[in-house]
Amino acid sequence: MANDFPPSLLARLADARRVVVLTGAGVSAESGVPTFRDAQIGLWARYNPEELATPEAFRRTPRLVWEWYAYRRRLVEAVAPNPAHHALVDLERRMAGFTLVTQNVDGLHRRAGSRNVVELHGSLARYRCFADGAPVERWVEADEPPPRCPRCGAHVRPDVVWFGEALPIEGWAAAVEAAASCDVFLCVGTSGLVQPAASLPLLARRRGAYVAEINLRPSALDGTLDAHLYGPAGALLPALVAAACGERPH
Ligand code: BJW
Repeated sequence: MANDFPPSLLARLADARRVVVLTGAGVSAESGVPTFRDAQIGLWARYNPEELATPEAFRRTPRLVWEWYAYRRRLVEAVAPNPAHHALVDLERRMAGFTLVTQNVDGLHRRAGSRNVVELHGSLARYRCFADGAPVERWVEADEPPPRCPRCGAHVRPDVVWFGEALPIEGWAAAVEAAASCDVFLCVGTSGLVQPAASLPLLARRRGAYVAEINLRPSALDGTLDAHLYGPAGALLPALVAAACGERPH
């Protein structure tokens, strides 16, 4: 497997002082979490995720959107990180400067042991008030879901970033800073369709970073890349980390 990697990628990774990895839903696919744009399954097969992940959908059909997120939260609680998540933990241990920027809301990177993680699109594990955005940790169940904010009575919503909403300010600033100053930027398992996350590899490349992607197929980022590796992240990432950083101390 090591011989299949572009030598330029192995050399840049081996010498890198700062590495950024941007992950998307594909990194969790081998854990059994459906990707965002793959066909949804079971009860949810007839809904379009792009239409459910909006404040308008929550306003219009709060119970439906709440139940979709409750279903997804139960699903991620029942699965485990896969070899791709673990390879990123290993990479972080071997790199002085490492930032993991994830678009995923499933928490699997932290559960695997990654430490410097920026969650750009929030987390299924947290909630906030739909009226003022303040964190909500406990609530009184309403007659029908979603529950109500104990302070103001507005609906409680998942603490994720929906279309048309701003990303967390500090997380976005940290991601921009890391992308602008890294030597290697790896995109893993993302379609590269959603802004502003998809602008990060472009920024990194403009600032001189080597940009590569791991995906099952070419993504929308294809034209931005110095190298692409096509195949499952769960196989490619551990092999890449071993090939490029095998000599680095843990
Ligand atoms: C594998 C694999 C394996 C499978 N191994 N690979 C500029 C131009 C055009 C539009 C916009 C723009 N700027 C903003 C917009 C609008 C919008 C946007 O980008 N729309 C596009 C869709 C056109 N962006 C926004 O609205 C953002 N907000 C914003 O810009 O606000 C401005 C603002 C500023 C100030 C004040 C107010 C507003 C917010 C975007 C939020 C995105 N949120 C979601 C939902 C999160 C909650 C939830 O999960 O329900 O985030 S959408 C969804 O897409 C989710 C994901 O994180 C995100 C990215 O998807 P991802 O991860 O790439 O998944 P997939 O399914 O698309 O791809 C999986 C990939 O894995 C595939 O390529 C597979 O091949 C691969 N794969 N198995 C390796 N085993």
